[in-house]
Amino acid sequence: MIHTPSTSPALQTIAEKVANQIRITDQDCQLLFEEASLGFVGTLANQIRERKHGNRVYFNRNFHIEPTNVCVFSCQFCAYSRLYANREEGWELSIEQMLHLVKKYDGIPVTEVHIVGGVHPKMNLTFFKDLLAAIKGHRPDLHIKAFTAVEFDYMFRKAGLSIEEGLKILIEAGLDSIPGGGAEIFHPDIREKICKDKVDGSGWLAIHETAHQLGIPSNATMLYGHIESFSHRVDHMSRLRSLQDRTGGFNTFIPLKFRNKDNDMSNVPESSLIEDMRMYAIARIYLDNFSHLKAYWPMLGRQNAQLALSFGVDDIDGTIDDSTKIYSMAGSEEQSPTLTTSELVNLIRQAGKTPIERDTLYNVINDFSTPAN
Ligand code: V47
Ligand code: SF4
Repeated sequence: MIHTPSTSPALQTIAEKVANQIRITDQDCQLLFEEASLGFVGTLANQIRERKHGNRVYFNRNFHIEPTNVCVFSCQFCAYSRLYANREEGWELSIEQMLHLVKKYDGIPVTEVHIVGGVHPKMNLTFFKDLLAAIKGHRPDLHIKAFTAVEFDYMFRKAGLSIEEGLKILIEAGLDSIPGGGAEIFHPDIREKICKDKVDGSGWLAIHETAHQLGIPSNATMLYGHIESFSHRVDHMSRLRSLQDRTGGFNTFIPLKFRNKDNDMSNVPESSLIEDMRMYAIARIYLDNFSHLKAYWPMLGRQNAQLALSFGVDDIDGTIDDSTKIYSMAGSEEQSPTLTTSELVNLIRQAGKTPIERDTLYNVINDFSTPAN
């Protein structure tokens, strides 16, 4: 038990729940955000992390494809998209160009391609079905993690299909899992202000729930540290925890730190490092039914991601090639977000942890527990 003179009885009760593996309530979570020190939540989160994963930290070898940065939506925090009206400033890749990017990795032991981009009105369901089929045709063993719920919502609506019908077509073509983007903050009071024209919170959750029912796992994100309050974070994580109770289909939760450069929310200050670490730790404590908590280092910065490994995080995203533009454009420290596998392994080792290369589904590909690896 953690006992310091400044710890209130209510916080002590939360510490006891964690020690006894009892789920904390939404009210407990709110209290942690409002009152708990970084040291307090960090100790609890570490306890949970060690129970679940010991000293292991996972990463995967993946690469990204961004089909377009042209987008019909206008999220206030987005530094990446070009409005459809200004599309001459943007890029749009053909299937051949994207297949060429995949072929650049021939002979390189990547296990996953992550495909996500803006919502371009001309890139429809048929286009993406053909893209997935072309990639699978070339490299059947490559796991395709593709499209946010925002992209699905738009493409299925345009095709006049239900979520289930649309997903089945893409699964048949080669879709293996779904990344966590587009979640932002589910609560309508905040969503209305930062991304009012794209799929709402219930729509995002419905797409992930249907995917899980069809056997497709997914991730979940939360864009935090802007105009939301602690209660909106609790509401967001509460909806995710309930869905996970029903389906068990989420692999990982990924808190995404809001970055304020070159977007319509540049006047909003960024969260402090202490608040970032508290965010990770509280997520680890609250989301008891999520196996993994990921720090996305291109967004957070590699040193801060390394620090997050001591606050509940057990996963640090893949080795990423330099076509990942969305984060550097919003002001992340990582202007050229690339890390080689050995750099990533060293980064994990420096934090005193054991690097484990995984595939998308957390099967172990390579155990780096001995320096020889
Ligand atoms: O939904 C956009 C975020 C997300 C900003 O599932 C911003 O493995 C901070 O979800 N400041 C897309 N964040 C990326 C994403 C993701 C990334 C890595 C791994 C996985 C996974 C998913 O990027 C968007 C939005 O929340 N984003 N602009 C910004 N200014
Ligand atoms: Fe479009 Fe996504 Fe940017 Fe929103 S966050 S404007 S949906 S690319």
